[in-house]
Amino acid sequence: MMITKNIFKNDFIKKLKTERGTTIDEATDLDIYYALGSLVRDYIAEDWVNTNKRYIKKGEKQVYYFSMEFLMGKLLVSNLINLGIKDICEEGLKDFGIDLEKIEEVEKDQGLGNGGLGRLAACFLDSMASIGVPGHGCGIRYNYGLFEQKIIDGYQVEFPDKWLQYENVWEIRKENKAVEVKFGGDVRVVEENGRLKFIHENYESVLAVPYDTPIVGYKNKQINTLRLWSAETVKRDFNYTCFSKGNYLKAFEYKNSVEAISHVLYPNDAYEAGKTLRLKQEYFLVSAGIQSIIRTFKKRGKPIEDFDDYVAIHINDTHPALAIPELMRILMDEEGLGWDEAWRITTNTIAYTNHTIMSEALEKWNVDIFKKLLPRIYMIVHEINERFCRELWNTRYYGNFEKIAEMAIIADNQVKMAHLAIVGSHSVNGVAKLHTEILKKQELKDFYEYYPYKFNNKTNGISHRRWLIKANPELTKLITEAIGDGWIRVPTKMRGLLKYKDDPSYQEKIYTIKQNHKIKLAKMIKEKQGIDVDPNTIFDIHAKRIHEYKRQLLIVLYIMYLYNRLKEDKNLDIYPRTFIFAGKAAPAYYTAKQIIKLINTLAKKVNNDKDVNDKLKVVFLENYGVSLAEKLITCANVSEQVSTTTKEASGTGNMKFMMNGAITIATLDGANIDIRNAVGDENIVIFGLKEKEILKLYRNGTYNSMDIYNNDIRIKTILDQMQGKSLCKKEGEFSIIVDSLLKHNDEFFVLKDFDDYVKAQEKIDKLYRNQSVWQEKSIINIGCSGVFSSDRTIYEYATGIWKVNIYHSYYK
Ligand code: B1H
Repeated sequence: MMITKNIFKNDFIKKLKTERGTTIDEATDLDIYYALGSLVRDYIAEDWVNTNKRYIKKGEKQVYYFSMEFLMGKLLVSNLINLGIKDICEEGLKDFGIDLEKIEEVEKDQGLGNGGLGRLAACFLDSMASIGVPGHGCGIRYNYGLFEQKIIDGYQVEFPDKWLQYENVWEIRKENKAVEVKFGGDVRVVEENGRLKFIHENYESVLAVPYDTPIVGYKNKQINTLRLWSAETVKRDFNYTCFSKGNYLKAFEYKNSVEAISHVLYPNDAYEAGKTLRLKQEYFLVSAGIQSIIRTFKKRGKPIEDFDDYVAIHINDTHPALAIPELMRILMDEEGLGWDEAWRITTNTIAYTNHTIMSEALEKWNVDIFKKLLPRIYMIVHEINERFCRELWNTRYYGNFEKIAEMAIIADNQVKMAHLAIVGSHSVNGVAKLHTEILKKQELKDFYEYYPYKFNNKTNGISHRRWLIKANPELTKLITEAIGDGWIRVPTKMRGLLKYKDDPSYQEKIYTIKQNHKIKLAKMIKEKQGIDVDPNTIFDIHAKRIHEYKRQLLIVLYIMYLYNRLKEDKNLDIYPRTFIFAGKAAPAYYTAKQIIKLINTLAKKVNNDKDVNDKLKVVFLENYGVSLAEKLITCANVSEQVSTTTKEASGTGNMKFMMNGAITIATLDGANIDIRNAVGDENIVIFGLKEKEILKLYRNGTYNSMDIYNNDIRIKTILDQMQGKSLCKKEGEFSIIVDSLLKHNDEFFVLKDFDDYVKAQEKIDKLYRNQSVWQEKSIINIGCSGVFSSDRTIYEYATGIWKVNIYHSYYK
């Protein structure tokens, strides 16, 4: 059906009446939002049903992307864009005196993720639907997503994220598709007709109820599904077993313990705390997801032996790695296959992405906890381990106990999830070139040597629909005016912009768009925090999780250094700058929270000092998430990507900023390297230790941060200020930070890279003064950003790993 403005307006009035019982004149923003949402859902409905019909009829292979996190953000405008009706709706609403941007504010962010890993999953869903991969998301419907961050007296304070407080218009509860997930209990082994049977008894039952959200492809009528599972009590257990025995309180205890499973997202990024509830969540997701896939598959009437021809399962890091033993369990215990056949199917079906090499993020589960919670799954993991170790012994590592112990899945009373994921899958990929190389030659070297054919790289990407078309409609229009709209379907066509890189009038337009975004942000900062920010200054932005390896501290040291210089010489010729930070710290990560306090303390000092005020400002924006990111990313002149080399697996914020015309100041880490390769050395500012130097320093232990403190007066001054009373009246407030840099020998080489970072920033200062050169670089960055569309990434996954049809062949 073609939707015209008039059709839309009529439908909308009707919706307001039927769904909200109100009229245009009386409607609140909330009424308008819900009526719109419900109308958009109606527009989606037919294509959604048809897409599913097509998948069944054509028997196409389906992809299921399993992830503990999906950081979807808001869906209203993004759905309007992908349906191709945003302009019509915007104009129709305008006729009623309604501003779409204001209505969008009502929608709550769907914040079911921590950072890059969760947002990657969301971008992948958008790309799968848009290039036509039959691919769906499988996750948990947490009642509470990532906490809401408030800054109180400079400190981060966490508040619950009540995203489900009002109805979620996008989801449909599918009670009839609920499945049962079993925890605990015992496994009784009996022999039947010469075969062993495993009977799971005395377990606790949890009902997994799916909620489906449509994932709208870009103007292609393809609607995939994000299925999120919610944990509920199995009604018969709840009502009868306990209540009927008069055990009133026990009944509620049971209800609470079940509902806890999907209650809240763990707020850690790249850190694994090893909590039993987390393991419960992981198995809950995996068991519900796989049971539902098997049921759908069986409805197609194909033999179970062909499962891997029709299904690809991808696991987003090791968090859903229990998919491997769970699929084995169902194939053997419920479908009656033997071990070898089940193993062939399982390994052909599952593929694994590794997202980090940091040891504190590697999942290892205590065997006793694992066994007690998941007795049958443990038996299977144990058997996988036995067979794998035996194979190592019989093939390559005969007599090499040490090697086998190192590669084992179960060792030191722990289950090593990364080892399980590698052994049980047919593909292991890293997320940027350097990251994959490090996996192959360092972290997973033994496995690479044993299974070289499994390892491959898939450099991350971002949805240009959300991060350019939605976030920056002005730039979108300007690109299309210059080169037509072919780049929207084939984003690498953005290279066409390079023709305009030195065209003064085009440069002027690029400049103006950025300037207008900066003015808008400055207004918001003034309203929220009362800080005057000048849009003519360089906006230098660092937005991501707060973590020592991401080195917010390096930027802080630089700001303190600039401040000290300006205090010495008011007339110091630096180009005025506004440093903007945003990001959340894990609630239990004390050092990271102190870094937030430090930034805010510094901001207060700098912003209230008339001596430096016209040259330097510092702002910390609270509650960074998808929606704030959409606003921030368009405003950056400088994108800060300064992680310790080798530590950031990829990074994806770096891609969002470049796509919107920022110049990156970066270490040669993660996807920064791929960005440098795409834009060329002259269009990015690189500094810091290189991979080899870092690895050498880590290996030989010759680095001594005290030497730098003693020999570099700039650093000595800054750290003494940080320690003493000049920055913060509460003496010792920041000693944990100073200690990390001096006493604990600066694990992330902040001091070591300081000098080079200062030089890189001086280069930025010089470059920005020459606007035509700066704008040229900005245009080159935009023009070269097409390869970082997640459409490219998904194309590579689809052809290289999943071997599925891509329905819309215009994507090459
Ligand atoms: C990334 C995580 C992560 N890597 C454990 N690892 C988590 C690990 O809740 N947990 O236990 C949560 C998240 N997240 C990020 O993935 C990398 O640090 C980024 O460099 C990368 O861009 C992103 C997507 O690949």
